Amino acid sequence: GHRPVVFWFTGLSGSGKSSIASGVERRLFLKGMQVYALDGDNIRTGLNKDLGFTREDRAENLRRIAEVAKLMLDAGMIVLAAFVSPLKSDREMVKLIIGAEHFVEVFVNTSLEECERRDVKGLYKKARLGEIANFTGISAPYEAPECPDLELTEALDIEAAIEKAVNYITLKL
Ligand code: GGZ
Repeated sequence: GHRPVVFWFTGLSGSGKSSIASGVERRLFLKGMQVYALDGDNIRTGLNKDLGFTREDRAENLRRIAEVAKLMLDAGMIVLAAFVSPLKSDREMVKLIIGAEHFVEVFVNTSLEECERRDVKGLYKKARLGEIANFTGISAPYEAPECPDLELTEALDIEAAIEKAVNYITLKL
């Protein structure tokens, strides 16, 4: 057995949060752990498909995700949550819902410049053209965590970031 815990990945769109979280999920699953990764792909398409990207909608998005993560903790799981979660106040709310003793903040610290250079989904280009409103980093704020429990910088490639996160998580459990 292991301690139920939520690893909360915050960072810009295209920072690598989801890729790192799913790589970590796979590695922990192969070790026999009960682990599940939540991200926009499995949350915003279903449970939260009624929500957009205004400040209010993001807060509600993150509140519901935190409640889901809390249920998963009750079920004894390790939860990897990968959401932009750009505001400190919303991350504080999430931490309160989940419980500070079960919450670990992971900052995927990839610069706006690098995220925009990658522009995997072409969203930054659209945001620059004004085709997407409230886009984090362009027309909506991102408040970087001041004291994250773990920081993954863009100096690490995806495999190195996964490795670092797995090592950290394994020590924490
Ligand atoms: C930020 C947006 C936006 C706007 C669509 N701002 O790179 P992606 O595509 O796959 O990840 C981003 C995802 C962010 O959803 P979250 O639920 O993580 O955001 S939050 O925590 O702030 O509620 C991006 C896409 O959705 N996307 N419009 N305006 N990201």
